[in-house]
Amino acid sequence: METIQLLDPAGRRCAEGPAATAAELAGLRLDTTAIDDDLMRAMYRDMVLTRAFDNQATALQRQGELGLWAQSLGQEGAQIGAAHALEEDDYLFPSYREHGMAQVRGLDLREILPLFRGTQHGGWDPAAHNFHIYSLVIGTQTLHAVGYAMGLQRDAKRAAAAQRADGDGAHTQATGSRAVMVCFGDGATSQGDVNEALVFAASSQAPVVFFLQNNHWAISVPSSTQSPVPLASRGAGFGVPAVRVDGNDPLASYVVTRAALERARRGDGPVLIEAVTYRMGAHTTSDDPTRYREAAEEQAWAERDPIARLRAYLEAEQLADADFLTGVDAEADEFAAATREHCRALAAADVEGGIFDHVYGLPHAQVRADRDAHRDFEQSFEESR
Ligand SMILES: Cc1ncc(C[n+]2csc(CCOP(=O)(O)OP(=O)(O)O)c2C)c(N)n1
Repeated sequence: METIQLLDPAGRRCAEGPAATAAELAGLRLDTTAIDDDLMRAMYRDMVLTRAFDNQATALQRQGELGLWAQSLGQEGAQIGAAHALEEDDYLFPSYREHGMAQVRGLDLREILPLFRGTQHGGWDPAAHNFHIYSLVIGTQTLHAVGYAMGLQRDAKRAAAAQRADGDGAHTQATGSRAVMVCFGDGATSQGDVNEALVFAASSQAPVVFFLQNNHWAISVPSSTQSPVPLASRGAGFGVPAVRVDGNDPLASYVVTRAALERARRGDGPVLIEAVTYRMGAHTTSDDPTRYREAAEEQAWAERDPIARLRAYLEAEQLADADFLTGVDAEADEFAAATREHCRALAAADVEGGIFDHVYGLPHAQVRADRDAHRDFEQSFEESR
């Protein structure tokens, strides 16, 4: 299966022929003219800021300020390219490492920290940026996304009926021009929820784009174990057109996602995008990837770094001068420092702080038992002092 690429790993623009052909096979019309210089600079800035934030959050976890952290390191190209293709009205369901997408949606990334500090279940208002809260239960968000997209279809139908009844054009067809995107990983494709979501999306032709980041590893399980065929080729079995894109190429990720979202908004149904990328860091801060993968593999992917790739292109084409590049680096340093300050000022994780009270609407025996076990655990430190 062809992998769509517009920038090669050295940051040189590729011939568009193969990309266009691969996209056409999935019924997508790529529009590379939509990529302008400002957009590329914006993508570069978003990638650098996200990485600075992500590295800082990793350090904060190591220093005991966060309970856990899931890095987006290496996946910024896939995420930031794709998220720039969303319209404001579109709705995005992330998994748990879509920090790059959060940045593009306009979330203050620091709002992500309480979830990983263990003080809040969500952390932000999903409606504020049409960016849903993170889902740590693998694959579950794909069903939420398809349900939301099916809801949009029904809203559009009702609005059209009302418009016909009124005859005065007072009802717009805005609900009919929105799309949904959902993120998940290669490991999640083995989950029942994801397969059910693809079935429902196909049978209802829901306006949803499945954005699969194949980062090669589901904790310690390689994606080659999850599937002997390219994951995108599974789309055909569901009747969902699918494409494979180089996820470390933000420009390719952008144009492919844009075409898929437009197709969904036109009412032509779902698309599956497999963005081929690499998780350059550990699965989370609880993981040690040296136990299951080779340094040579990590090195090979470091050479395909999405930030270095876009930077090389911007410099070669004289689209970014030294002032711009050092300005972005300085902004990233400042943001990392502000992230650090913000995190350290957050309330400490506290068993009495409400985290166990807001799991369900009503008290629940299992949650109470978990709370008591955690309280005992915390007190064991007091006793040993
Ligand atoms: C339903 C469910 N099963 C198992 C887990 C444990 N788990 C957490 S992350 C993970 C691997 C996910 O891999 P992938 O979908 O490739 O996403 P990635 O973390 O690589 O982005 C697993 C099995 C979980 N969180 N939820």
